Amino acid sequence: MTIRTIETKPYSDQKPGTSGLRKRVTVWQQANYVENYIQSIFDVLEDRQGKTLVIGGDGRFYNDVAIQKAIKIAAANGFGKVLVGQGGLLSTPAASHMIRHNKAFGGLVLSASHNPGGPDGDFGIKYNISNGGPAPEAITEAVFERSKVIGAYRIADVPDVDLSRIGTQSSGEMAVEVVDPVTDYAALMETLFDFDAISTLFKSGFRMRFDAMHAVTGPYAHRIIEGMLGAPAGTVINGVPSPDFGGGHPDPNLVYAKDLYDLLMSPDGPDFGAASDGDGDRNLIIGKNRFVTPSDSLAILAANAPLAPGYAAGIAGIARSMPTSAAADRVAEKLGIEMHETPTGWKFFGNLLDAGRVTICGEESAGTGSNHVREKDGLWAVLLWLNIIAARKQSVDQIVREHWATYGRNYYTRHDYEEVDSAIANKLVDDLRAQLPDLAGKSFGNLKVSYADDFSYTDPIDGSVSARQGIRVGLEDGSRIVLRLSGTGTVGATLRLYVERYEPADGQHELDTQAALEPLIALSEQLAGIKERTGRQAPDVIT
Ligand code: VG1
Ligand code: CO
Repeated sequence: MTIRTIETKPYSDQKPGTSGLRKRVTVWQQANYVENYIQSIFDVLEDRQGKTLVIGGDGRFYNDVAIQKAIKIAAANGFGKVLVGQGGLLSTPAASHMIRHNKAFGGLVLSASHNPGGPDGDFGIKYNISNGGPAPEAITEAVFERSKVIGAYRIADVPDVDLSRIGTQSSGEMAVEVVDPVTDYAALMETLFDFDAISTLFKSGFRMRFDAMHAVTGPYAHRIIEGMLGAPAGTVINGVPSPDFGGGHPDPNLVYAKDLYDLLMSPDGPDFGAASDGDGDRNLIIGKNRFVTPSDSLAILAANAPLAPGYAAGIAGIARSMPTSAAADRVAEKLGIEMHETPTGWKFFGNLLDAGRVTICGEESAGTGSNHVREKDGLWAVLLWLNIIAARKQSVDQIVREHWATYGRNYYTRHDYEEVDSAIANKLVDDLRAQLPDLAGKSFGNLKVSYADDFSYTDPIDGSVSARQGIRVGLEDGSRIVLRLSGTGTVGATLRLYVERYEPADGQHELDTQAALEPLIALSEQLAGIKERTGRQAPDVIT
């Protein structure tokens, strides 16, 4: 095999964000951009010789080009074997499982998750370590440093691999095994959930709609929900992955999955609706006439997890990202188990999961998961909901109301202002940060600030510190305002405002969310001036 060493010039912008490096496709199409980044990753990984690497992606535009490059660069960098999903497809949680199941060295996940795809859309690459989870910050920072000085990459001068053909081929001296992307993942799900009970639920006439949003979960949902669990054909919609997600935005929220929401609110709609994102790690849960906020979903899944066989022995602890509502905290308190608050992004859960300190993790951005893999897992959340519904023999609406009646309700909303001018957004955050030392103890009408800080996290396992993870303003009644800048956008800055208010178990649980949070939203405008400074009338997305 000929291995070529190609000279290259570094790019200055290959800094991984919340979840890998995400850029416009046109940025990735620049000369050597993909090659530089993958070589930079490999350069910071020691002991990779002869090891196994997992590669797969969400099937978006440029997946096919980048994956062939990745295989040839892996072959030239001493990997012994690459495991790749057929057609280049692997959902993020399935990639995580494949790394763990095969005791692989690590994996490359080719995805920009919920960002739109296509020639004018986004593409991304993320590296996951041997525990199956996203590389921790120490690695992503080293990759960025390397990318700024890289002078050459190595690539095998070999033909493309036929990704349509299951079985083992070779790329130079490296073996390439093309595997079915669903089989091992589906087998894992079968060990966690009561498939018989869920099948019985479907046989009894329970109706569901799963929207795969033309993204990677289509094949998984077809096989598991319609195949193994016997849901009627047509339960899964938009189930064929398409390079531009059918022209849509594969983000399962109330804006981009509005049709699903409307269906579930209609008189003759199904009992249960769910959707997942581009790479299959997010989930949207909507019951008949009841939308479940992701933060509530985390709390409800944690409280009811022991109803599923995989969690029958109970859960060790719960972790949530800082902006996620404190609904799960109340469950942990009642169960007497550990509760952890981490920065945004799944990489911060890895150590806690590995150490057995927590079993279930979640984020307000529609991500929930457990110790079965080291990524959030959209279908896992959907299957756990189905298991809980089958076991409790109640509707989603009943389950949610009973949860609030037991633990109280955390009213919660997130307002996103997208593609804001970066200078304006940074100044806004800096100015708010500057006010923090004086805020504690101040009153605004009947709202009194109890603390105001910029969240800093010390990992309890390895002691690493992540500072400046988002501004928090806590009120004396337990309400909270959080503001941070997104780390997944590709154009300008995205400001995320998160607002939360607690209403006790015997309080009012049926208020309109935006109305219930109005005084806090007004206070956040008074403190940060988002509308005033950006000139926006309203958020682009409210979840
Ligand atoms: C967003 C979410 C965060 C999530 C991340 C990756 O990050 O807020 O909770 O972990 O996306 O999700 P940010 O920095 O834009 O707020 V995925 O499904 O897009 O990989
Ligand atoms: Co995702």
